Amino acid sequence: MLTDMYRSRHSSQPTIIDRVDPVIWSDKGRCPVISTEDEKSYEKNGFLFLKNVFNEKEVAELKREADRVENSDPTDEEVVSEPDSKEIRSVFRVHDKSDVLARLMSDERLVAVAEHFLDDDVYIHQSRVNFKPPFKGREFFWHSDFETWHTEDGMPRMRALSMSITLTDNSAHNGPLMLIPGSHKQFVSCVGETPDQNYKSSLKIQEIGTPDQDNLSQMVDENGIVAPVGPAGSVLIFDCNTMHGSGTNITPYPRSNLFFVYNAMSNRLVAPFGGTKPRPNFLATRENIVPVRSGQHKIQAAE
Ligand code: 6CS
Ligand code: FE
Repeated sequence: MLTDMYRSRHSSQPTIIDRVDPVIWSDKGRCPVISTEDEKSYEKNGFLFLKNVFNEKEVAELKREADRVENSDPTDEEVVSEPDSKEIRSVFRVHDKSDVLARLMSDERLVAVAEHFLDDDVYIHQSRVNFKPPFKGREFFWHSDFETWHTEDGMPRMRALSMSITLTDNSAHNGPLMLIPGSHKQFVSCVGETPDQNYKSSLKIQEIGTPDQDNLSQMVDENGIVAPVGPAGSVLIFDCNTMHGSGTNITPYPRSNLFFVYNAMSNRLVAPFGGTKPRPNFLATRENIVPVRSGQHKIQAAE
């Protein structure tokens, strides 16, 4: 049994636990694809925003694919609607639904950075598109992804990161992702018990595994909030424990972002630390794990 370094949802009082894991696992010198300055900024802030990584033609193709997966069967469990409408909020396991997206997950511009930061071969723990539809796209309340992945999925250590590829422009208006710089260095142990099949409601509105207002206020008082904005085709890389969230989109424009969560091969899932039944594979890969670089990934759904 692995020691639980980041216990959450077990006490009636929230607590702060210092991070014991490095942010950048590699000690092999500089990353081949990003500058030393960017790497230092990622270590300090817990995220890095790279504008215009993908060109217009690439973005158009990715957008086409995202629109295609958005039209998947809405009764499918992997297709999540908004809490108060039939609009599509998220589609999961998108790298299994599209050859184009499967190719993107192993794009050198993304994978080389993930491998360097995590100092290991990497596989996809979760992939999704969050559509944040016009007028009706609801918020994602503040959370650390790792809190959920550790407690509900059994991810042992903070050795995973997200890459969010912007498919539409992210502006100050359309509910861009907001992050608390430096929040990745502390783990907020949350209050509350995990209900059975929590994911069925948490993917629409997350209530369990969200930090208390006192700790959130303190983190924001100390470090502020940053909302990176930029054109479609930009990439936001953020650590698995960086506190983040986003507001409602009441503009006439969508805010669609594609996410790949890369986890180190050595950090594969064990039994969930919160003691609940593991979530399904479409949310947290446990079966058929292959490093993205191996080229062995097979798309599972018909085109
Ligand atoms: O459940 C997940 O894996 C992701 N979704 C939400 C709403 N919160 C935690 C994590 O980001
Ligand atoms: Fe998240």
